[in-house]
Amino acid sequence: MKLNSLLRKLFGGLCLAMLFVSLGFAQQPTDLYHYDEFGNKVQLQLTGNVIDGRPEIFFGTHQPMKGGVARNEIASPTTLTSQFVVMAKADSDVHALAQQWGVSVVGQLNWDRSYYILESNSPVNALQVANGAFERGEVAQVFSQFSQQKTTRQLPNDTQFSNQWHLRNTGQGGGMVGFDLNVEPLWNFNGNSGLGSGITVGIVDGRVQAAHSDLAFNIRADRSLWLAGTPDFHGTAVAGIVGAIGDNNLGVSGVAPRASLAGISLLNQTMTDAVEAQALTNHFSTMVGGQFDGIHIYNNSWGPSDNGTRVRAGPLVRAALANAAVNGRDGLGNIYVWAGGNGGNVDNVNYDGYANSRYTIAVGATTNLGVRASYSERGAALLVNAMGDGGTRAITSTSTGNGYTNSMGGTSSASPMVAGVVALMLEANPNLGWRDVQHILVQTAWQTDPGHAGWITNGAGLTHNDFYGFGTVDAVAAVNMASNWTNVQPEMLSSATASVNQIIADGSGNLNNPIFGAPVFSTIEITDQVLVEHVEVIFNTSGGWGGDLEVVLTSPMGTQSMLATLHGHGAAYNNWTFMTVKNWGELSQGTWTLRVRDGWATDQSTWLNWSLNVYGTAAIPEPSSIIFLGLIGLAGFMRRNRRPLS
Ligand SMILES: [Ca+2]
Ligand SMILES: [Ca+2]
Ligand SMILES: [Ca+2]
Repeated sequence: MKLNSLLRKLFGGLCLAMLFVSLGFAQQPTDLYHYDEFGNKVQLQLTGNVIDGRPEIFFGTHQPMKGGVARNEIASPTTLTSQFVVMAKADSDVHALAQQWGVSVVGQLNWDRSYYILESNSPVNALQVANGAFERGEVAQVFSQFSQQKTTRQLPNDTQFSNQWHLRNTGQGGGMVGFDLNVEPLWNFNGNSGLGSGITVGIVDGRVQAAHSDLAFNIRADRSLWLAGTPDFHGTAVAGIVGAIGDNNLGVSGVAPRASLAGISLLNQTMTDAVEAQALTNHFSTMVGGQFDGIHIYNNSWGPSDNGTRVRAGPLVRAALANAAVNGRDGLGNIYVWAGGNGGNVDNVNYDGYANSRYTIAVGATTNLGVRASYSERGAALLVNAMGDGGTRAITSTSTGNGYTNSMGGTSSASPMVAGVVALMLEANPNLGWRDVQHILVQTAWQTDPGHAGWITNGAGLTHNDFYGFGTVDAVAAVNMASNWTNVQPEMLSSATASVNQIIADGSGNLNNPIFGAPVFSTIEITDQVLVEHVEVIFNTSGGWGGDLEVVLTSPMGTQSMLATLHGHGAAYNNWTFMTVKNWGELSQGTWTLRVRDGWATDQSTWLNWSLNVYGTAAIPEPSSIIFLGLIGLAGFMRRNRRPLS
């Protein structure tokens, strides 16, 4: 299974090459070849072209046909890279071998440590070293690395585009080739499609440098708020990630390089509940000539301090989000994308009342090596992840002073990437509701770091991980699904409350080494049959130290959501709302169990009561519901298996 998956990544689409060999084309001007996954020698030739600094090749030994037709059977140009992968033999020292071969070890595949990624100083040398190592029996297998262009379009001409690995990861800085947003195949600069035209993204942040040469054309001052004043690094970098002008021979490109940007300088204000609510509803329902002409998407790369304190959004912000879902964007609901938080293991998305709202899309950060950034917070409320710093390269974007930065990062950079992808989704299908956008992201995200122990498969066959959400956003997959999407049925809610009134036995450990007392269980029966989207738990305790408690919800289909672990915040739980997306696609009917236990000595809490809110759509009566669930399961299966590295 692992090997199959690797081979699919490495060799997807290249099987025709082997066909050529088996057909026995004869002479070869140069003796270039590689070994395929079966150990067969496969001839290849240089075409003489150079693409992105790499020699173009074709597989086989046949000459291009006269007249220039049918040069080879692979539709997209393929180039030879300086990298190759070896599968080490047991007990062999690949680092020592690499030294002998004169190449560098640049990484290991994170889900199987017997695969090493090596790099030479030239593509042809990489090929020859790989062949030699295999022929001398020094390694079990070799995989020369080819790069197959996804389409024949030109890449944008922005001068710093090659640094933007989150848009096109060619292995810059030793990063994981192909670990990117998969967005660039959507861009059609000549046809002005796939660029976010007609969609406005609010940058709720520090003040954007609206006059920046790589932003100015996309800025809508008439939809902005508090735009005048001294620009801010963070806001300007976030704006560029969403919608810097692409293909203008200058600097960088945004994910949605023709989207409009509205600068909303919230972080330059005195941030009261009322001011935050004003920012989040700026032009949320503006109609012009019967058409929505306000802000479709609000990116929020900000939130409470990431120190493990539970902080709720104020009542006006909560009301603003709920109202925007119903009355915003001509009734379709505005899209709120939110940084999941940078508190690492001391914090949790579920202690942040903004990021854990069901109206917001919480985004985690993954590095250019394809693994969680250490600062990125876990949480059952995390929906997806995108790219941040923390690996060998940070994020390149616009900066103040009409400049650029190579050091943007955090979940602050991951969130605007998703906002940009949503802009492309809405361009492709402006009729998507706010829940439709979440459905599509859930189904099209792909499983990041598949060897990570946190992955669970829920009752609908969807895979979720508290560190990665449903996975890394894939723009091509999301836009394709958006284009053919039928909006989900209106949202329904099934709720119930349980009284508990029990003392929770005190634990005997501490924050980092919990030793749990006896757990207290409480159950709620749900009789409505909801096809689940978001689930909320409203939790009440008194006395004690709230951070002593671990809180776990188990659904009728057996999926566990860790809502809280031990953390440094003492306050008792007072109507705290937890949210989990881990039950997405499950059926609600049956027993929901909440387990609470105390792992930290001295303080003892009383669990008063809890409520359960299950949101989703009315489940289709059987047998259709079985078919529908089957489809969701299939989507999950496809997601796990769909990701070729280019
Ligand atoms: Ca540009
Ligand atoms: Ca946080
Ligand atoms: Ca305790």
